[in-house]
Amino acid sequence: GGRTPLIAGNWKMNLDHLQAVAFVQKLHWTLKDAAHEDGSVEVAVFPPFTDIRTVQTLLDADKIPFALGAQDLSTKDAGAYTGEVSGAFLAKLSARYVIIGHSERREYHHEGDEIVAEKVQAALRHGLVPVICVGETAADLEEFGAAAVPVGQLEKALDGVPADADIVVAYEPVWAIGSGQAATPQQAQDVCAKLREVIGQKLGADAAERTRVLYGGSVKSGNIASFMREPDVDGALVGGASLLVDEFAAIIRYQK
Ligand code: G2H
Repeated sequence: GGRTPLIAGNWKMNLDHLQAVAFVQKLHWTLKDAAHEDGSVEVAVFPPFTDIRTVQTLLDADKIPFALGAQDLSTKDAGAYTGEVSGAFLAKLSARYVIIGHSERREYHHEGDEIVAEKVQAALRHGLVPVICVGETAADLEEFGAAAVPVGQLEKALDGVPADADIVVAYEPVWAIGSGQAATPQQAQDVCAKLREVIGQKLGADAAERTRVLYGGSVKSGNIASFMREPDVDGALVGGASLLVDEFAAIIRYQK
């Protein structure tokens, strides 16, 4: 109890910086008087790197109460790392969050638990809140059950993280991502509760109580309320449905 729900829109590689402006403005208008305006739900958008400067300017100019996040960052702070983006640059653009260890990065960019842990440290060095993604594949699910792989991933990601660190954890079963086949609320609750136990073991009881654990994987307006009713699900990381203004607005308004 007491955790502010977080509805996070992971745009993935969608919307250029001009489309991003139109999208954010439209979402803001659609949400007038919604719960996020009084702070009872936090909304965050995660555009591609090339949009972040533009979106930050728009949020600031129009006083739009969305938090800004990036989808990835470098393990390094600066230097000869062609193509990489430093957490320092993201922090300077008022990004608050950064997604780390999304299954698409783990799968297509070969990011293992060691890189994920380094990126968590990089985010914390720059005052960014890491949104640490964990989840099992369909094969893992069959072999080990639902919780073992995400629990192991989170344990490694939290190595060396201080007890007072501000972090977010996202449980995203890989078999539920972009598939239209979401986990059941009970499945999400079971794993989110176990992940909260890991936070408790690694960072202590205060961190376990305070840290938001999100569910991600085919969240839409029709299933968000059922996830949010679960005691250990504190929000959602939304991909496909975060690109549709009315759909994402309805997800943010899930309580009404
Ligand atoms: C999981 C999720 C957002 P989708 O990747 O991170 O995507 O909602 O499209 O399943």
